[in-house]
Amino acid sequence: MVEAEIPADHPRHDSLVTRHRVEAGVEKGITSRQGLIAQGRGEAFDYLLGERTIPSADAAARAAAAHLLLADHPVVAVNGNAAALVPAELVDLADAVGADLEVNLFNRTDERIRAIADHLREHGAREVKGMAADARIPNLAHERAKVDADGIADADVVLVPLEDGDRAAALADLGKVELVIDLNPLSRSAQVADVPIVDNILRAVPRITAHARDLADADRAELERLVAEFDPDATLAAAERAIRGGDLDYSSG
Ligand code: PTJ
Repeated sequence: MVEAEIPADHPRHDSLVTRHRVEAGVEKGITSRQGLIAQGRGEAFDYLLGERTIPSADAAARAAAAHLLLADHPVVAVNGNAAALVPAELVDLADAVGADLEVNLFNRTDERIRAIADHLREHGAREVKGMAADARIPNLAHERAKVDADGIADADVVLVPLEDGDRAAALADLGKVELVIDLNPLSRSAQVADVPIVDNILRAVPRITAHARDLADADRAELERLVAEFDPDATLAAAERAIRGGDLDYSSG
């Protein structure tokens, strides 16, 4: 079955779309093969969450939007999974909040960086950072630490979808506000985030953009209130409760 043939009402719709896109990403040289494994882990958590955006994840998406709108220099980091899954949606989000897009890879190769930058341009991106790699995140091994001096190194707020735990921790140590999309509330990335969004990137990115558009005319005080009232620990606890709650019907397979 090709992606277009997946019925919208299929009970495992998001999971099937995600599999197709990650597979296509590997074929196109965008996604690493490890990305397939990462996807499998994410999918297991999405299954347990009922493949839906839980209310705490929606509130986190709104707080993330407020952070991005308040930022002096917001950057949206893009890895091989994110690029395969939501390229147009990432471009749209960056436009909505005035953020830079920066390709930033765990398994870094120049070839893959270029392929991802081209892929984002095919989906409407004008400028894509990540090739300069002229700065380093301290306390990380060489290749994984590379970032752009005028991109992530200079950012005050960074959105990192599906980040590896070490790098998420290293970025948090730099004092940047870190917004993380990760379906696993127990992952270190989610645990160190200022705003953990426990949701499928497929649903989370358009939702952050929708909140950003909704908040576009909000005054600074309102955005600051949203940020101040957000509680990352309560958000992670709510996601864990949803996973353990057992109020879902898993009979669809
Ligand atoms: O493209 P690269 O080289 O930068 O590599 C990207 C991956 C994702 C392979 C790399 O960062 C990695 O190995 O990540 P981890 O340590 O496997 O962590 C990925 C996290 O993302 C896990 O906690 C998964 O639960 C989560 N995840 C996977 N798919 C999704 C997801 N979260 C949200 N939406 C998804 N579709």
